Amino acid sequence: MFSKETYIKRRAVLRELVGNGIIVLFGNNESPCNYPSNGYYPFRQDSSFLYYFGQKEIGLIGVIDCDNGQEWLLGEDVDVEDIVWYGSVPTISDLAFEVGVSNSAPWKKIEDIISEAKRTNRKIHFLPPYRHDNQIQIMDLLGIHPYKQKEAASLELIKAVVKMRSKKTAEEIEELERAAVIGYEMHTKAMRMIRPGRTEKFIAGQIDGVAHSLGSHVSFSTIFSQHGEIMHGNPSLNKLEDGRLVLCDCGGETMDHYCSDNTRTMPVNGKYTQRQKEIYDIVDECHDLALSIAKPGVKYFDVHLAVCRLMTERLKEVGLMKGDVDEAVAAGAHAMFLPHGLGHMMGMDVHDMEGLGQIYVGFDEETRPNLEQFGTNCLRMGRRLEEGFVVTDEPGIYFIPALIDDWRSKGHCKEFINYDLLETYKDFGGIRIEDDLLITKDGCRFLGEKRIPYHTKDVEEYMERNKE
Ligand SMILES: [Mn+2]
Repeated sequence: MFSKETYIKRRAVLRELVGNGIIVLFGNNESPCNYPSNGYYPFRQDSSFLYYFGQKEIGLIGVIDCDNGQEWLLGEDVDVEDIVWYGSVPTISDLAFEVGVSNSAPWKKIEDIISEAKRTNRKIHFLPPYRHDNQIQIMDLLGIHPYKQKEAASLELIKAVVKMRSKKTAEEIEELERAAVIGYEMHTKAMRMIRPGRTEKFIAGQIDGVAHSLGSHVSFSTIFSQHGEIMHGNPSLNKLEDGRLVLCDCGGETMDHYCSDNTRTMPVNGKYTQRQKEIYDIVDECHDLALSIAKPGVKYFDVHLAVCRLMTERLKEVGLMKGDVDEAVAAGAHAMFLPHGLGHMMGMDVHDMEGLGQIYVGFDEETRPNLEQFGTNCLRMGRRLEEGFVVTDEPGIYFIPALIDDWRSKGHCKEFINYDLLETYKDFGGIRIEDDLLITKDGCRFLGEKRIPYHTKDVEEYMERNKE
């Protein structure tokens, strides 16, 4: 947790940005797994709640009155029976004091605050809820059906939170650097353990263990699969096979809930084949291209397009694409190989603030998403970069048999794609390389002092020298 002053200052800025009315931020509650008291799903506090109120306990609500500056932290103190099972925990008033909130009260107080605000016709600002228990609370308190809550959420509050959380401060960057260390340890663990005969699930479990031992937990479900062409491929019980590639996309969260998100694609037997290396080097070059273009003032959409053009150029050299590069990219032909965007914001959420609405996080009045074109419609971040933004840089090349068959049967982009050659890549899988970019004053840099090996030679050497 940061200092009391950090939270006091953040809430003061938020109050100023929202202007008037009452802001209600709901913390999260426990999510039982298979029976009510089995807390197998790790408790994770809501990120915006954490950002403004800093506390990680369950069942909290934060209230900020924009008009008179009053602030409340609401929640239930534990009783002696709870102490028997879980030990002593600070009281709600202690928690409030720690983050500079002057008022605290039992949860019930929210009913008085809301009915008073309704009576005086004041605006009640809340963020779009994503947990059913909070949706029920909002329905009880405000009478808005869960289906209507997303549209009833406060646009002023969403925009203010996005504005603030997008720009990472020095203390947040330190925390993100800590997360990068966890990511480094997770990925190098995988590199040390990969070999034919071990199952995907076995190695994924070991990687997750690293995240649990060095931080709070994984920042999202680990993707570890020989089917790299499946974007979110869960680790299976399949054994790793000699000659294949395995894609590992994972990250860890610090104890203060800042994330890392990296991807590497390794050869199961420790050596890339010539054909794998040829495709890998294209992804590698695309990955490094972003580093030389991204800086304040540049649209991430344009960085994405520059990567798409370079990829198309290189795929032409391999013979998989053909025709004019600009026309091919304008037609979306590259999406056969790269059906997703170059990256997304990252911070306390691995897809930072995605729950507030991607349109507000990754786009603005100037930069609108392209919702029509396959591939381009998956771009999560397009707007102009600013100092302090953290975005992922994650180009990939995938060979998706179903997509190849689908486009081929329709003759889609046949002037730009060499379908005959593409047929022979159906067993290839997919390659992605991902790191997290911090936008600096005049450029950008990768987070993480120690880089996870990614050039083919470095990956091969690391795997050769460090076997577990
Ligand atoms: Mn990512």
